[in-house]
Amino acid sequence: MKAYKRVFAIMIILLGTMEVSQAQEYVVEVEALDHSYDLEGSNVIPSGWITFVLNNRLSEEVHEISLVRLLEGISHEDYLGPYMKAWDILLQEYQEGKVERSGINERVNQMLPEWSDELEYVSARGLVSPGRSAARTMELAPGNYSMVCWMKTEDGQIHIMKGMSRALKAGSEKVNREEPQPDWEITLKENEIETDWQPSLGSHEFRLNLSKGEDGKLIHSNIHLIKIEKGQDLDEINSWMDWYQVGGLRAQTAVEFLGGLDVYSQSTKGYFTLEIKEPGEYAWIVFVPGKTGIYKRFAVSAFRVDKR
Ligand SMILES: [Cu+2]
Repeated sequence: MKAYKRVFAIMIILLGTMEVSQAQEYVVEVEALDHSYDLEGSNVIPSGWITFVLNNRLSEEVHEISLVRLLEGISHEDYLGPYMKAWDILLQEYQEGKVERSGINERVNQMLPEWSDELEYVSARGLVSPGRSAARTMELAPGNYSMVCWMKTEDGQIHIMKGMSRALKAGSEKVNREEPQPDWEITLKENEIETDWQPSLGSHEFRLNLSKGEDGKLIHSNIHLIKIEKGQDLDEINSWMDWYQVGGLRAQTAVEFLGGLDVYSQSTKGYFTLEIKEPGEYAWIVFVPGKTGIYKRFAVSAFRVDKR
């Protein structure tokens, strides 16, 4: 009888352990509108590994989620005011030829508050075209965040100015989830996109591996998946992705963006998920300022290949 009781006790302990180790995924569903974010659920979320899904099913423009971690005592409004003003002026001055590309940071820093150096950009871009949705998973430290869209309207207004921003708070309660371990990896080399992923229809989760140069800075920090026409000039798309140019990241584009990311911090990893719904021609594109980006074209056939 005693032995029986002991086994029962051990079973209860085991059950308890299983419950604790069961990871839970925390997903923030964001609906993109022209031009605002509609958030399902609360503005207050846990900290730790959080997945953001950007649904762009209802709008007519490409949108993104950029996340910046604010400093203690700086509100969403404190951040938005000076940032919108400074970058708007900078954009104008650059496009009028008053500021060189190499002088952008210096000029914008003259206009930004002193605390701007300490802001932490958690993640950016991950462009999603109308009718599509894509996800990113990132580790959030507790604190206050601003979610902003830096895309531009047809007439060149930054979406943030039209109201596309949202305050978020990551609480001290941490979600019980480990760093993601996707099936597929993409490694960005200086002139190459390396992956062993076999393209197919369906939803795919990736880890992006980035490398640093001798100066300690990331060599490249972004990647996007685009649906293209056969023979499409990808240099044109690379030019369109240049935010500083007059037509850069404005509403109309010749291709469809299915998701991706840009790592603005010094992190060498990024996680994203996207969905390929139709067979056709596709390309990975790594935006590089200047004429040519880094591309990897591929086709997806109508037949679903079972990968594993
Ligand atoms: Cu937007």
